Amino acid sequence: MGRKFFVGGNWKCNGTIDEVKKIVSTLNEAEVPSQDVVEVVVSPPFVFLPLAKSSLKPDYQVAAQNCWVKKGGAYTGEISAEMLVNLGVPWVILGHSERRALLNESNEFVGEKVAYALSLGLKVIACIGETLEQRESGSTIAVVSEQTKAIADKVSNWDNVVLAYEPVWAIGTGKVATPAQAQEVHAELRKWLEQNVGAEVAATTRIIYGGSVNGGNCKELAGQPDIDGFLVGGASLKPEFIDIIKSAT
Ligand code: G2H
Repeated sequence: MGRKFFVGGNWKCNGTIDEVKKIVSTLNEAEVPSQDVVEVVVSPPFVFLPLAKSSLKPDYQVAAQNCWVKKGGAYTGEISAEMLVNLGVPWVILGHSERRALLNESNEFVGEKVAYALSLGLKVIACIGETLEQRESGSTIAVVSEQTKAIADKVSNWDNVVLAYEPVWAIGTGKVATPAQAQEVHAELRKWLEQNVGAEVAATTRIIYGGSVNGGNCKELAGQPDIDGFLVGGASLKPEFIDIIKSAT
């Protein structure tokens, strides 16, 4: 019943063909723990997904960074879940705080996206997290519970969901949550799942941490009982991503 460690690399809106090839060769040359121990999923921008997918060794899977909320059609600029399935992309990141904040994605919209992507067989890294103001006003747990509820309201099967707790104040700021701060929220999220979805889902759903994870802080975070892995941004573009993958062991 153990939860397999999960490491996601969110490349965000970065990279050129040459840079993608460089990251891919760094990953391919690395000796990483087996897929029985850690699941590694990297998420390049859409345009580089075919290149990354075709050149990465099988130890690594790929994820898209977003997809449309329903069946594709007249939605200029969007990428549908159907297209990801057609390309053989197994994972998608949804509800990242950058999209929630910059593109006004609401809790309900993210919940709908998660449900639609799952209905097509995609696996979802669903992101939640509070802002600094929300943390300082003591509403962290209420905020992340609300965000999780909006997903739970639309989703009945959690087998293909990884929940990524990413405090907004820790994203790309170099200000990582302390292991105790992250553990506290992860434990509360697991409790929320237990009370509102079910004991089995709470016990088996991976809750990963994101926000300024790097080669130096990953080990201690990984040692927390309710931290089941990471969603890594900036450091996933660098060789230290390998150290983060190795923190699984
Ligand atoms: C949070 C994280 C990756 P970073 O967005 O999702 O980014 O590690 O750069 O804080």
